[in-house]
Amino acid sequence: MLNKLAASELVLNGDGSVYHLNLLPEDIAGKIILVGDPDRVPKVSEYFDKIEIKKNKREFYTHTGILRGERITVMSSGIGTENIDIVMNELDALVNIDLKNKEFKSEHTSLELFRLGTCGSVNPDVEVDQMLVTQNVVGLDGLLRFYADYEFENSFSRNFMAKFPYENIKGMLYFSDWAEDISDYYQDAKYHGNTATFPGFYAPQGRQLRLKALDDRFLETLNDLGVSNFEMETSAIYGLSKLLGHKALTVNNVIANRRRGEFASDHHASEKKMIEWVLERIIP
Ligand code: R1P
Ligand code: URA
Repeated sequence: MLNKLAASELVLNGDGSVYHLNLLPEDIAGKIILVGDPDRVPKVSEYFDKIEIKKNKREFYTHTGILRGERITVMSSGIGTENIDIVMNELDALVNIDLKNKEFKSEHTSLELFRLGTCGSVNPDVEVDQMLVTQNVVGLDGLLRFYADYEFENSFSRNFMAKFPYENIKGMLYFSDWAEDISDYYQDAKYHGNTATFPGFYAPQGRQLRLKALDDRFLETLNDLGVSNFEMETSAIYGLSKLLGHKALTVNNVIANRRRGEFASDHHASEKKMIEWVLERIIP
């Protein structure tokens, strides 16, 4: 691969910022909280002692500031792994590519990325309004299948692949796990589990409104394969972090228990608890 990137590949705005995130290298910290919902960004940054930067474009809202003497960023990704593809590549470009001469930097910078999201549990015993940390993840969204050289397997993935019964989607699957170096931050979470990430909220997660999903027993089948919860971003965050040399850790607030048919429509209190819990741990 050529070292100098064409303007069509490393896309920048007129002020030199990365195209979708609308950020310059100095706008981000080494510790970054990723949330899906843009409204969750100020709910996190209100805990900062000082907010230095507020920028946005489309669904990507970023606040960077200082907490207990350390610089920290919170950013929204919007929904889905296709947005995570943009977030991860542009964040990496901000630290590992010289945006002015469009060349790779000789020294690698590793970011610490903390997803703070929401999810639905498929283990009937995992209760709503509680936090679940993702150890292993299976991506059913296919994103990492478009990247060369991505390989990951462990005992969770081997068991999952051996028993996964839906042959038509098997080819899209990929796996990853948390960054062990930073997983200690979340040792005392109520739940640690294995997450499945999907390219949709309804039939991809087994929800049937007016349209039928693949299998009425989808939730039970995935739970039997060791999956505890469903959401829409972690596989891409964990997978691209491994490829790009960053460290990622997800905690999700469980807002639905799919097996018991429960939904926490007002989860502001548990969201607030999770934000405080995460900030206390990543910047003690
Ligand atoms: C679906 O409602 C959205 O909520 C979850 C899913 O992953 C998806 O993005 O996470 P966030 O609350 O972080 O957006
Ligand atoms: N987010 C999801 O993707 N699924 C759920 O069930 C709840 C939140």
